[in-house]
Amino acid sequence: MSGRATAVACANIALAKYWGKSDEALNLPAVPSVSVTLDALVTETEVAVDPSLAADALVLNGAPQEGAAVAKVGDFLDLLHGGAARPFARVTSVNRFPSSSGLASSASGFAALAAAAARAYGLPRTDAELSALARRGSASAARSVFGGFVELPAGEPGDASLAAHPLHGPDWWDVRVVIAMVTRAPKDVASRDGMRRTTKTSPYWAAWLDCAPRYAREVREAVARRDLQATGEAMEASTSAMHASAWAAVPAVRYIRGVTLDVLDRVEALRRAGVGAWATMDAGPHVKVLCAAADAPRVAEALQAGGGVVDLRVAKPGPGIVVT
Ligand code: 2P0
Repeated sequence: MSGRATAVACANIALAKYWGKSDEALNLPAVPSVSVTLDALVTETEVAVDPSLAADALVLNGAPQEGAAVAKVGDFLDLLHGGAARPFARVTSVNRFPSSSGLASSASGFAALAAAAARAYGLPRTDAELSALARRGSASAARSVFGGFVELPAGEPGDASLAAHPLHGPDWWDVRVVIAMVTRAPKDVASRDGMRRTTKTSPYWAAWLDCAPRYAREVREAVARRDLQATGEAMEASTSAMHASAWAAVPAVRYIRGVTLDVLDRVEALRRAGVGAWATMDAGPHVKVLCAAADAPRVAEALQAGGGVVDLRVAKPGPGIVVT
């Protein structure tokens, strides 16, 4: 067998955050999350099954990988096969945005890998099955299988089939996410390690488990009403609670930098000036701002004024995975 397939997947931004696991082995989230898939953050992955290979090979953004990165992809391909013997594959993946910097490259990466690998190995999978598979690589990747607004429920320990599901397609709501990147450096603490430390040591872990489902429900209901203010307020509340729970871990897991706070001040100033703009951060220092499409140019300009923003992108709701 020597199949070959390419898949394109977009990253997503959580409007209500996933943080922490109920089952590490199956990578099940402890809380529900709601996201929007973003068209501007794209990963393209090719899987070429090659029986002549002596091992799996991985090339990421043009650089051949070794060690843990290749092993993780190999484990993922083994999962697709349910542990059965398989020929090795050459995986070539390109992120059209900076990797490992809090911009969720693992989300688009594992969604694209799941779809390309299933096609290349000739193992047809439904979108829900691809989402459950992508989740094993990275829980946020379960959401990137689908376009538009997507929910990933919390997982009961042992529920291997947990998948995300679409709430509304990309055309549901013409919002924008303005992504203000404040560094090109890789993040210090991988989200998986940050979650583990939060779960094990943060006195606010229980508080996060208590409030996160409520914020996810508020986001879901606000998105269903296309209510930007209610969505933005619930998103900010979810963001603050997630980062506070991580910050209270021992030692602290702190993704927010000084420049992050400067950009948050600019978002508050926009709101005081009557512009509907709300901010969120993931496992990194970058600030993503939710606003109406018509306000995106003004928001982009205000976020950059004063310095500290090294790159800026404007994204809109994007499509789910596409396989060729
Ligand atoms: C999210 N993040 O909901 C949250 C908000 C970061 C902060 O999902 O351990 O790469 O591979 O399942 O999905 C980033 O973590 O973590 C993430 P694993 P993942 O988008």
